[in-house]
Amino acid sequence: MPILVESFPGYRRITLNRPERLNALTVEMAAALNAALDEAEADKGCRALLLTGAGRGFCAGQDLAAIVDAAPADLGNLLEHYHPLILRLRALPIPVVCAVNGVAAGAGANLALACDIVLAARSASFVQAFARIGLIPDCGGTWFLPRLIGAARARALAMLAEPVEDDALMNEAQVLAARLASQASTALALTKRALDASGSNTLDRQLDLEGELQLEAGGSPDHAEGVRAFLDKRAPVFGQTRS
Ligand code: T3D
Repeated sequence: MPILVESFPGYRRITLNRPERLNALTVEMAAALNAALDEAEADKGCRALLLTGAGRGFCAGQDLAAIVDAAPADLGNLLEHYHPLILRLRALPIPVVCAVNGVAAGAGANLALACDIVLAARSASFVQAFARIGLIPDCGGTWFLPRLIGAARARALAMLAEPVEDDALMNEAQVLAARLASQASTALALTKRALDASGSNTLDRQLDLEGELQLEAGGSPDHAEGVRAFLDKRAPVFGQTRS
């Protein structure tokens, strides 16, 4: 079962249940989640929801093994499953608590941010992992992040995919510039475009924009290289000139 749904007095607990893959999202899991949200809303006795993950991780985002050979890139997963899931979570008339029990990466991080209250264990981490595989933050990441942590920190998280140390300024800055230069340039350009548009967009419109830009990022050689490198457990080698 890709998710577990348990009933408690007054509320339901939904557990993402692929612990051996850090609960990476599959189409089946997203469909099951959407159905579980529908059922929770239809049950008038259900007055709150709790979302969490089985094992040591919360959710590692899209299952990369499922998309490694997907060519050309398409928006099927986002439009059919992830966008409805995010919008559904936001529109539910009951509070949703997210218990982040470990790493929340990519779409998994933004799934958590879509919930009303995020309770993070000390061992939890939030990784906007998209840039590492040549994609832009999706599932509302470019909409939630600036609103939750401010535009500047959102930009750093989205582009670096990890926190930044604040000592040794110039040295850090140079290491940073060199590192950004070695990343997937198409994804970074599209990420900037998405973040710039986010302030004046509704979530609905921003999800559409993320989809449009992700289609472009997903078709880039950098994305194919990022996914292949992750599965081969090696560092990606992205194109060195901008397209
Ligand atoms: O078309 C579309 O659908 C586009 C939509 C995109 C939405 C997205 O979410 S894109 C972002 C996808 N997610 C990632 O890029 C994150 C990939 N995972 C990681 O970077 C790391 O696993 C973590 C930082 C999350 C955790 O690292 P660590 O060292 O704690 O664990 P690990 O050893 O890397 O992972 C444990 C196992 O889970 C491992 O398998 P193994 O070696 O034990 O057999 C690993 O391969 C697997 N795993 C982790 N994340 C994914 C995954 N397998 C498939 N897909 C994953 N996303």
